[in-house]
Amino acid sequence: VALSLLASLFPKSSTFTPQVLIKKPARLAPLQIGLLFSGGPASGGHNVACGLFDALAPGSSLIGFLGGPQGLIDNKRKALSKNELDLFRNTGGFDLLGTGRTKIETAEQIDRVAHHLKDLDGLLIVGGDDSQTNAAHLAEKLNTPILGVPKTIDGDLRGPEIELSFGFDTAATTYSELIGNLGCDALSDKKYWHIVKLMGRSASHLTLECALRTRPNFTLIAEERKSLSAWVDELASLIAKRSYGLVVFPEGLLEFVSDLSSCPLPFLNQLQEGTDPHGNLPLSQIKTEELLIAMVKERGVSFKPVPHFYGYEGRSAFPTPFDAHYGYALGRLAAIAFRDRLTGQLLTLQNLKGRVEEWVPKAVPLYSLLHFEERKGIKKPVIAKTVVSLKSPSYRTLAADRSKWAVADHYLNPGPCQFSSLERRPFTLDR
Ligand code: FBP
Repeated sequence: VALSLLASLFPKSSTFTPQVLIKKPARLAPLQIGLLFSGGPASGGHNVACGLFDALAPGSSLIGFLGGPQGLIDNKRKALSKNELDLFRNTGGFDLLGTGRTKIETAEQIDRVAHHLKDLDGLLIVGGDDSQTNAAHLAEKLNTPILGVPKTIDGDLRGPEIELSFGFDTAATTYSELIGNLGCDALSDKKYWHIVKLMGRSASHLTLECALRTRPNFTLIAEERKSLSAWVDELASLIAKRSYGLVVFPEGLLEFVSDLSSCPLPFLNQLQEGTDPHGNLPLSQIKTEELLIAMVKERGVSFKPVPHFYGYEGRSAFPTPFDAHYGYALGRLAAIAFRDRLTGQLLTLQNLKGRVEEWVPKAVPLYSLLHFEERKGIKKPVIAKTVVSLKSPSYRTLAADRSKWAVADHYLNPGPCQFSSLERRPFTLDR
């Protein structure tokens, strides 16, 4: 029923099929292409713009919409020049154009967008699940080709044909450097417990990846779906045994606990206030690290905790070699897909574990990623967020090794981003 309802809402897009793109150079016909960044920044995004610009035929132009989807609705735009783009190559952040989280959904918004795209041959949306939901709706309703590329540090935009979004590796590398430093500090003075909350929205991909890179004493993977009191009991009994340690946990913890109502009221109120236009909870703003510390103390355990939150510092860092190449390749791919007049597709690269030359370019219909989900109390067709699978090899590695890491010190200190080679890949690429 859901599938036929979806097909009736997307009659055009439901006929699209996945395609392997041929990496031959773009045809010499000049194209006028629009570009926008959407959602949180992710390193590699500026290289998407550079790759697209470089691969367009001479005489083409690349028009950037400012401030994300709202810039498209308001037609706030600027033509990007080679000189300007050269200043942004291999840099993090989305400050070339700015970004935003506006949801494009009303008929009036869509009409305005259609009008503003009339002089363009296509629009590339650089975004995560919510932004690509926007792209799917626009591709269905508009004649201008609309394409997307998978961006998000959260690593939750995945599917059988989407191995990973760009930005994840840089965020994991930045956080792991900082966690590694904390491990080294804890080992040096042996007096503090560092309690580290990590970004990632509902999914624990970043936490899992960072844990495998740094081996903390306690890693909490929210998808294990324990109750909050069970997590705190476990943590308290470990803390009681050691004078120092390292804990990592995801900002999405509270979304998975079965006893949410046992949380103190101020946390529950914070959770309910301030959802974004897509209905996402303001998880980064909730001080869960302080909640965990307070709950451990309530159990009579005395310790010296130091709370940390690593989030925004990982979204706009200089990209790792992997993300720099990945973003650039996606941009070039977009030029080929616009040349071929594709629309309603998310452009991806497969075989990311292989060398850059072995990556396989593919276009995956956005429609095939949609499902119905309740957002702000209403069932809507959206792209699902993929959370950590407890069957994945990387999760199983953590599950097998973490009791060892709990009692003895096995900290790894991976060092800064500059230490990462182009050959290194995230552990959690295996899902
Ligand atoms: P995207 O889903 O847009 O990629 O955002 C990633 C993210 O950094 C999440 O990890 C975090 O929960 C959220 O953005 C924070 O949102 P905001 O930028 O509105 O504070």
